This record gives sequence, structure tokens and C-alpha cells, in this order.
Amino acid sequence: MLKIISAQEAASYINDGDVVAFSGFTASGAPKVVTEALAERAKAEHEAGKPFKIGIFTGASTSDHLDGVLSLADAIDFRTPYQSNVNMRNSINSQQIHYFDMHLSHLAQELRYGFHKKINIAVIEAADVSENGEIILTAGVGIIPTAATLADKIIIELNSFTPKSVRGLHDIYIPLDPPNRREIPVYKPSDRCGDVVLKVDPDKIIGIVETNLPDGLSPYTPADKITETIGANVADFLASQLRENKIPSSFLPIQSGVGNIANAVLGSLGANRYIPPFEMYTEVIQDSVIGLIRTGNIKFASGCSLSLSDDMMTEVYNDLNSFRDKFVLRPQEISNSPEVARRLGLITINTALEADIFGNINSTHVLGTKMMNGIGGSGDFARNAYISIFTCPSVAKGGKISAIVPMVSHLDHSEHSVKVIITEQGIADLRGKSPVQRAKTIIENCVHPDYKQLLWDYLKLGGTNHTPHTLSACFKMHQEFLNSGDMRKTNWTK
Ligand code: 0RQ
Repeated sequence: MLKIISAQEAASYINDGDVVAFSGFTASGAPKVVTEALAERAKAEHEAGKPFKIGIFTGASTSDHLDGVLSLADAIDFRTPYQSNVNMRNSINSQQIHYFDMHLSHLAQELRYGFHKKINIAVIEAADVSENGEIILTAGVGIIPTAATLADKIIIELNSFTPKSVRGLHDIYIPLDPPNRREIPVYKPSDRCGDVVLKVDPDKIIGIVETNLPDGLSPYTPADKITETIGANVADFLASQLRENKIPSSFLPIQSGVGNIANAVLGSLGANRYIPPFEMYTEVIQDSVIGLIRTGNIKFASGCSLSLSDDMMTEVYNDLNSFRDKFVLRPQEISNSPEVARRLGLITINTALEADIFGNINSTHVLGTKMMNGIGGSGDFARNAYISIFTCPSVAKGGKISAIVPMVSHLDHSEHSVKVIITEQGIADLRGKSPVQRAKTIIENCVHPDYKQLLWDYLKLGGTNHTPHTLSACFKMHQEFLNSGDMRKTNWTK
């Protein structure tokens, strides 16, 4: 018989040194109250002079209820993968938390392969749970199907904010491991290959904590001039590829990263009259996707989470029958599967922090040293795309940083995986170009006018080498920012 327990009692089953897996992907589907109680417990233990830290595996970023409170309580020993909470970021960048960044599709299989520490407890947000251990997940799936199988014990947060009628939205599938793995039988974004419920051993369930809380996501800020122009450039580029028959006339499924640029890009794709209604095979289904499903611009969206603002989530839950055949939520191992990405021919659109003139991308590290969020799914998709596009504004920090530099200060995606770079300045199509041709295209088309001459001069310094770098100068723009606070003051001759 499953029993109802308090969040405090649930937290009392988690001990110092435990490894805990949390459900969810972004704030969607992540636990909300057991984690708050756990942070209080950690604080009390610390005040009593006792150690209390846990290791965390989860889907991607979570919310203040999880990453926020636990990092503020200094209750985290290690954490993977993607995160975006400001307190957690601070703790990572002061080495208080050991953070290792991973491709999102890798985590579940690496847990099964035994590459990481054993999971003691899984905390799972559910819309429903039955006595025989059938769980209906909420708005995010993440790694929890695998983590629940591996964990010794399970705590359920039964969140009545999510209606039980979400049953049917999920497709839970865990591949066999090598040498027995077969293909993942997804041949188009709407194909289903798994189960609508997550089945766990009911004897592992310690108890159920009842809640009624939204995920707490705010709406994205409306597109500004820069993000709008980037979005329009992406849409124009894809329309040109259709005209040139480089993309089939029926179009191909889109993957798009998370955040304001991604939102603006989707808006522009929907508004471009040359782009036919399309499907998405992506990780995060955000507000703009719902709008475009309603207008008929998006026919179907496969993802790992419904990362919707609270109002939009309520709208979707109130009108579930209209959306039932419009999206599916999968574990991140499947939503981000390189095999499926390559098979479906995804057009992938991800965001760079910085790019270099030869086409390498840094998505994660500010000035090469400070972790921003993590690589997320961008590598899963970009490396295996039909066309991989990276977008970013050409400058950051009011123009004092150029997003395009001689050499990236950290490498996430190499020139071999990056086919197109798009800023608000324009489009650099890098396909079939040598390093120097790529550099000329990127400087001419994508660099902010304030930095064009500086980067032409850098290119000249390198002479006629195949990749004309000058090792003594390639980080001078970064050093100039650290010294004077403005990359525009870089002087190659000093
Ligand atoms: O900082 O807010 O303090 O000014 O970086 O930049 O332009 O607001 O962009 O919110 O879309 O984030 C790459 C981090 C972009 C994100 C990244 C500063 C800038 C600002 C944020 P301030 P913006 P966004 C999906 C798939 C990971 C990979 C991925 C990301 C802040 O998109 O995490 O796509 N991607 N994963 O000022 C120093 C530079 C800078 C810079 C910008 N060159 N140097 N600072 N900033 N460029 C995720 C999942 O898998 C769930």
C-alpha cells in the first residue's frame, strides 16, 4: 500500500553522501517540495556541525526549488548535466560544486553502463501513480526512466497541478545496451516506440508527497531588434535552401535550442511565407511552439519537456484534447538521439556564446574559464544534423565583447560540426570552404562593424598558413577585455 508522507519525512530518507536522481527537464517536471525540505535539512545539519552534501543527476536545468535552494544551502557535492541557475553557477565557478558537463543524450546510457556513482534515491514528480508502480510523469521526462530503474529507493511528488489526463502524452523507451542495441524505431517525429507510463518496482517506493505547484517558468521576453533580425536571417537562409533544392520541398524537422533567440527564430520561421508547415524533433517545447501549433505552422513537436510559462501550461492542460496528437514527450536519450537526428535529417539551430573566425564554437565558457550553463543538447544535435546552424548576437556587454574572436577560448563544437553561423549582421555559410575562406566569410558577413578591421588585421598576421593563426596573439582580444574592459582597444602590435 503506497503511503502519503510529508516532504520533511521524505527528505529524512536522503543522507549525506547519497546520490539522488531527480525527474524533469528544465523546470518542467522537476521536484519542488522534497528538495526544499532537503535544503532545510542540510542547513540544520551544517548548523549542528555535521556534513551534508548529495550528488545530483537530473535531466537538464531545474528551478529555484531544486538547484537554487540546494546550492544556497551548500548541499551539493557534484552535479551533471546542463544547469542555468545563478546560485548554482556561482557555486560551480568557485569550485564549491564539482560540475561535469555532458551531452544530454549520453547521461542515461552512461548511468546504465556503470560509468558513474550508484543512484541511491530517485525523486520523481508524477501526475499519477498506481499501487503496481505505474507512474504518469508530468511536463518533463529527462533521465528518470533509467534513473528510476537503477535507484534503490523512490520518492514520488504527486503534483495535482498536472491533470491525470496527461496520460498518453509520454513515450517511455529505454534502448538495450551494446552489444544488444537495435535501432531506435523512430522514423518520423510523431512515431511512438515506448510506453505511456513509467513502470517501477512498487516495493522501491518509500512514499508519496502531495503537492499542487506550477513549474514557475516565466514567459520569454519578447524579441528585441537583435533577436528579431537573427530570427529573420535564419528564416531567410532556410527559405533560400528550399529554393535551391538543398532542403526537400516538404521541409525537414527543426531542432531549436532554448531561450530568447530560439523563441525569435521559431517566430520568424512561422512568419516566413516560403517555409511550409513543419515538424519539430527537439528537446524543449517552449511557448512559441504552442502558438505555432495553433496557427498550423507546426504540425507536430517531439520533445523531452513542455517548458511552458505557467499561463501557457494552464492553457494547454485546459485544452489537452486539441494537443493530444500534436506532441509527444520522450526521455532525453531518445529526444536527443544522434541516431534519430541523423536519420530524420534535422535542421538544428543552437546558440553560441562565442565563435571564432574559422567556425569553432564555444557555447559554455565565458572567457574560457567561467561556466555559463553547459553544452545541453547542442552537441547531440549539431554533430548529427542535416544542416547545423549556430546563432548569436555579434557583440555582448554593450559592444565591449565581440562574439566573434580569433580563437574560441573554449571549444564545444568544432569547425567540422558547424555548417552555418548567423548573427544579426548576416549569414556565413561555411560549407565547402577552406579555413581562410571561412574566416573571410565570417568576418565579412557576421562580425559587428566595430570589430571588422581588427579581425581582418588578425587574419593578415597569420600569413599563408593553412589555418592562419598567430599563437602569440589569438587570445589578445580576451586579454584586452580582462585588462581594460573593452575588446575594441585590442592592438595587435603591442
Ligand atoms: O549575460 O545577461 O549578464 O548580460 O551571456 O547571453 O545573449 O542573453 O543569450 O540567454 O540565449 O544564452 C549560449 C548561454 C546563450 C545559451 C547561451 C553573456 C550575455 C548574457 C547570455 P548578461 P544572451 P541566451 C539548449 C541546447 C547552451 C548550448 C545549447 C546556452 C549571457 O543558449 O546555454 O544551445 N546554450 N543547448 O551578455 C561573455 C561572450 C558572451 C557573453 C554572451 N562572448 N562573452 N559573455 N554573453 N556572449 C539547452 C538545453 O539543452 C536544455
